[in-house]
Amino acid sequence: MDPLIEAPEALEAPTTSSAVCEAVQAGLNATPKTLPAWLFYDEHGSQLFERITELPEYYLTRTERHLFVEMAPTLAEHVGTPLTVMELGAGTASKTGVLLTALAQHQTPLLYQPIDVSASATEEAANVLTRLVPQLQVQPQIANYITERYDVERPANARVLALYIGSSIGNFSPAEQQNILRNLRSHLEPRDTLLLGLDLAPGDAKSHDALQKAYDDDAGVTAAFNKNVLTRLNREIDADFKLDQFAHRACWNASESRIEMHLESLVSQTVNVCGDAITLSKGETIHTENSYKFTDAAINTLLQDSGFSMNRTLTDENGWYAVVMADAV
Ligand code: AVJ
Repeated sequence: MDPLIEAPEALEAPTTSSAVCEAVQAGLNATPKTLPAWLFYDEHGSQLFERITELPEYYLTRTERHLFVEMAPTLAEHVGTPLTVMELGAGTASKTGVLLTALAQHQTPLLYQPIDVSASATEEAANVLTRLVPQLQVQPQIANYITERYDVERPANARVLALYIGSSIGNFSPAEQQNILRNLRSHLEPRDTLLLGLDLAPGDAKSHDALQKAYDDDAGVTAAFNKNVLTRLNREIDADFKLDQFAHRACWNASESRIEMHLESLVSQTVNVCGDAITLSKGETIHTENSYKFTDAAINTLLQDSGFSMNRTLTDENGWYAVVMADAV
C-alpha cells in the first residue's frame, strides 16, 4: 500500500520564485480567482496568525486549550501505558504541553514525535517542552505530512496517541481530510488513539455572527493576515498589488460548511504579476482560504471513512469547538 497521498496544491510551498510565479499566475488566471493558502505563512504572516489566536473574537485556540486542561487526566487513563505521542503539524506545539504534562505523570520517559515542515518551529517546541516536561524525549521529524512520507516509531508494546489539533484539518477539502486521516491510520494499530481538534458548524449553539467575527475581527488582524499575502507577492515576485484597493472579506458558505476568506477588488484594476497583466473588475474577489466547520454527523462520517471510531467528544460549554477522541479500528 502506498501511504503517499496526492498533494493538494494548497499546501505545496515552492522554493523558487519562478515556481511561485507559476502557482500564483495559475490561480489568478482561473475563474473564480484563487491564491494558494501556503502564501499566508511567511515570517510576518506567522506572527499575524499568532496574534489572531489571542484575539477575543478568535475563540478556537483558547477554547481548545481549555478543553485540553479539562480532559488531560481522563485522556491519560483512556490511553493507558506504555504510550508514545505523535503530532501532525505540531508547529511550536504551544498547546500540546498541557497534554504531555498529564501523560508524563503516568509514563517516564515519554517519547513525543512531532512532525512539521518547519525545522525552527519544531526546535522551539522541543526546547520549550523539555523544559516544561523533563521526562519527555522529543524526536522531531521535519516533513510535510501532506506530501511526504513520515514514520511513527513504536517503542515495545506502546500504544500511539496521535494528535491532529488546532482545527488544522479545517483548511482541507473533505476529500483531502479523508486522505490525511487514512494516511495517518495506516501508521496506527487497532486501539491506538486519535485526538482531533475541530471547529463546529454554526447552528443553535453558535451564531453565524460569532463565527464570522472570528474571521473578521474588530482590530483588523485577520484583515492584515489576509492582505499580507499581497505584500508577500509584491516583495517576492515583484507584483504590484495596491493594498488599499483590496478589502478583506470573510463569508460563510453554508452548502460547503466553510468560512471562506477573500480579497475583494474595490475598483476595476490591472495588476502585474511576473510579467502577466491580471485584470480584476470592481467587486471581483480572490479566494484565499477555506476553513471547514463540522457537524457531529460530519465528524462521525469522516472518522468512519478513515478507519476510526469515535470514542468520545468534548465540547466547551458554548458548544462551539470539539476535541474528539477516536480509536483506530
Ligand atoms: C490555522 C487553519 C486553524 O482556519 O481558523 C485563522 C487559520 N485563518 N484566521 C483557521 C485562520 C484565518 C486557522 N487554522
